[in-house]
Amino acid sequence: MTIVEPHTEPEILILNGPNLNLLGEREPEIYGRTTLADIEAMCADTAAEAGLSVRCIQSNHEGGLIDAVHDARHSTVGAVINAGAYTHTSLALHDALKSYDHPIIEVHLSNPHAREAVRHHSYLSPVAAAVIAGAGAQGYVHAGEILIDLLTNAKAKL
Ligand code: CA2
Repeated sequence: MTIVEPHTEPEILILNGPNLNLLGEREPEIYGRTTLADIEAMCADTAAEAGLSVRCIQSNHEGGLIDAVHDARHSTVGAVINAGAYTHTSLALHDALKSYDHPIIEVHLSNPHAREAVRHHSYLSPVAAAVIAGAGAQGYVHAGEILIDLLTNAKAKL
């Protein structure tokens, strides 16, 4: 009898918010030419090097992002999140993330602090262990590396 083991690598949540499904198609001067699928593949490679897997979710809806956070509470070990414009507006997403008891890295392709004042406040930053902004698609890789480093150090302390 062959027993097929379920995949057992711990999972990282890669969560992307509204309009990020359009990456690579529009506004390349701000957001670059890399597609979301490319970014998710880059995150998967980074995670795999550390023996982790990724759960990639994109939603254009605030409730979809909140549901994804709830679903990930007990089944992932950390998260890399670009909440798009909800970064600047969503107290509800902030509240959901407060109930997510794992490290969160906030990431932005552009640097919101170098843009309009409305983008200067983040509802995610108070619940994030680190924030990466302005490094383009590569910022997701850096965010993944920081998350892995935090998880590794946390394990070392046990
Ligand atoms: O720089 C980032 O990653 C942002 O989170 C992107 C958000 C923006 O509202 C934040 O202030 C900063 C917007 C995402 C829009 O994504 C698009 C992608 C391609 C074409 C048009 C929009």
